[in-house]
Parts: sequence; C-alpha cells; structure tokens
Amino acid sequence: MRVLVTGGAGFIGSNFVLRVRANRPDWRLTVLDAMTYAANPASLDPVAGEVDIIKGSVTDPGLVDELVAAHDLVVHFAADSHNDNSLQDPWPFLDTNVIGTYQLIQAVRRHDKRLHHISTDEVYGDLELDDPARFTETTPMNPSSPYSATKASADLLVKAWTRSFGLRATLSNCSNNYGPRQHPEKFIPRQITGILDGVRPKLYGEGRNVRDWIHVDDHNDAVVAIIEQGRIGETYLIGADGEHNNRDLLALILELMGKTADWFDFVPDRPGHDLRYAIDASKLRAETDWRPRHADIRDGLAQTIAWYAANEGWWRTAKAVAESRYAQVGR
Ligand code: NAD
Ligand code: TDX
Repeated sequence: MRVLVTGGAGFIGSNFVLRVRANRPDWRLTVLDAMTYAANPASLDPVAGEVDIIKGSVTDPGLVDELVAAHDLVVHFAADSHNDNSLQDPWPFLDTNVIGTYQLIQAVRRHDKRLHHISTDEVYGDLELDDPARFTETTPMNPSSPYSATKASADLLVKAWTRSFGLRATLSNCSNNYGPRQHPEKFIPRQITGILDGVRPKLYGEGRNVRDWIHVDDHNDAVVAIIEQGRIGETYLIGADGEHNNRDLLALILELMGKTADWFDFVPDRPGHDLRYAIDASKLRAETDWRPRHADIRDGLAQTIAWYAANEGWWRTAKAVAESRYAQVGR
C-alpha cells in the first residue's frame, strides 16, 4: 500500500512514520510536510532513504493532486497545532487546517482514494471539572480557540464530503498526546526542557485544567487500527483514560526530575483556556482490537524525560524560538 502522510515531520506524524516502518513494513510511505517552525526533519533521520520526503504545503492544489493520485491512502496529520499561537495569529490555522484539508479532500475525491483524517478532542469544547461526563462521538462540536475552530471546520468538511460525495474517509479525534519528538512549545516538553535548563516550570492560571493524556504510540496504533478495521464515514474518539490536572502532572514531572513539588511559578492564564477534556473511547474499543499499551503515565513520562535529556540537539533551537514567543505574551 502506498501511503501519503501529511505533516509527517511534526510530532505525531513523525512518530507515526517511525512506528509504521517497524510494524507495517509493506506500506510505502511518502511524507508531505511544509517544514514550518513546528517540523523537525531530524525526527525522520532513522528512516532516511526508506521514506520519500516532499517539502510542500497541503494548500498547494497542484502538488496535492499529483501526490494523492500516486498513493492509495492519505493519513492527514498536517495542521498548525498550537492553541497559544492561534490566539496571536489565526490566519495560518485557517489556511492550513481549513483550506489545506479542502484541497486534500477534493483530490482524494477526484482520484477515489482512501483518507484518514486526524483531529482533536478540542473540537468538542470543554467539560466542567466536576462533570462525570466524557466526550463521545455524538457530543456536539463547540470549539473555544481559533485552533480548535479550524479543526472543527476541517472535520465538518470531511464529514460533508463523505455524505455528499461518498468520500472514503474515516476520522479520529484524540486527546492530548505526549512522548518523544514533541515541540518544546507544548506543556510537557516545555517543562522538561526548562527543568533541564534549570528554569522553573510555568503553570497557566491556577493549574486546575484537566487534560486526558495518551502516549503518542498508543494514538498512532489506534490510527492504524481504524484504517484497517474502522468503518468508512465514521468518527472514532481516541483516548486512554489518562485524566490529570496540570498541577498534578507537573508535580509528577518535578518528582521524576528530582525537584520539589513547589518548584514552579504561576503565570497569567491563556485567554479562553478550556477547563477539562475527557474521552470515552468505547466505540474504538468495541469496533477494533486496539488497546493502549502505555497505561502508566509515570513510566511514559520517565521515558519521555530520558528522551529529551539525551536529545538536546533536537530541541535546543526550537526551544529558544518558543520561549521568545512566550516572553512576548508574558507566559
Ligand atoms: P505538530 O505541530 O507537531 O506538527 C504539524 C506538522 O504539520 C509539522 O511538521 C508542520 O510542518 C506540518 N504542516 C503545517 N502546515 C502545513 C502545511 N500547510 N502543509 C504541510 N504540512 C504542514 O502537530 P502534532 O502535535 O504532531 O499534531 C498533528 C495532528 O494531530 C494535527 O492535526 C493535530 O490537530 C492533531 N492532534 C494533536 C494532538 C496533540 O496532543 N498534539 C492531539 C490530538 C490531535
Ligand atoms: O507553559 C505552559 N503551561 C501550562 O500550564 C503550557 C505550554 C501549557 N500549559 C497548560 C495549558 C493546557 O491546559 O497545559 C495544558 C496543555 O497545554 P498544551 O500543551 O498547549 O496543549 P493543549 O492546549 O491542551 O492542546 C494540545 O492538545 C490537543 C495540542 O497542542 C493540540 O494540538 C491538540 O489538539
């Protein structure tokens, strides 16, 4: 099978490429990535020569048409992905996440190919801290940030194309990922790399916000399971029962890195900051044989910390850029 992976030089996409190379050796992979600030081509060094890497944008209709025509399956990870950035400059989010997805589904439709569209639980908005409810596939979309609004828009386009044009697509909405090769602008790598640099972590607001954490390999295994076992036209929520508030999660990172639990600072909150995400992944569990392997976040975090400690060259430049951006907004 010839597989086009958009955004394959980013965090989840690069981990997908490495994992699929190991677990599905008969899949021939091409990466299409615009190599924005969020990409790190070094993430694909372990598969150099085994995977075609094309630098280009999903918003480029000619390039997208040519590449889609030459593949059987498209796995669409490419996106502008950071909420904080979307509050400063929403346009790239509209362009890549909405227009880029439009260009892709038009090409997939023209050439009658198979698509798996990657999305996020953030399209559903947030839950109260004391609400026993979790998101399901029937939760109404109610996005809060420019980022999540563009992801919801993309999901709606894919769904409309499946219904109106018979697009052969599946969709998945996953909770917060962690693991190696995540950009140091994101919460977990920001704090790990900061602590390695001797800098105190920064918690937004009161640190009460809850995220439902999943190891990136568990997310990518679920994507493969949906591609192979999911039903066309369906959405699957991906999550691994990993709810933690930011303060507790940070306390665990601090403990694993030999710091006291109070070694952090509160900083002003993110505007519109979603309170809580929580995923009910019953449908995925019922319809596929997927089960998470990284059930213990302590082990997963320890492995992630070890990866960042051993790969300073991978994150050093990106961290400097991310921290200068945070400094501009006082976070
Ligand atoms: P990331 O920012 O690390 O990577 C995104 C990649 O897309 C980068 O390599 C970037 O260069 C590329 N890209 C950006 N614009 C592009 C364009 N116009 N054309 C081609 N490539 C472009 O993001 P990530 O965390 O790996 O997220 C990947 C996908 O998973 C996104 O769709 C995101 O919405 C979704 N998702 C992420 C999480 C999470 O916790 N990180 C959770 C659920 C869903
Ligand atoms: O320094 C920080 N301090 C802090 O308290 C940062 C960077 C974040 N936070 C908080 C904000 C969130 O409550 O930590 C939580 C996680 O923040 P992010 O890593 O920015 O992730 P989030 O906004 O939850 O979105 C992520 O998960 C869903 C991804 O970035 C999205 O791409 C994905 O769709």
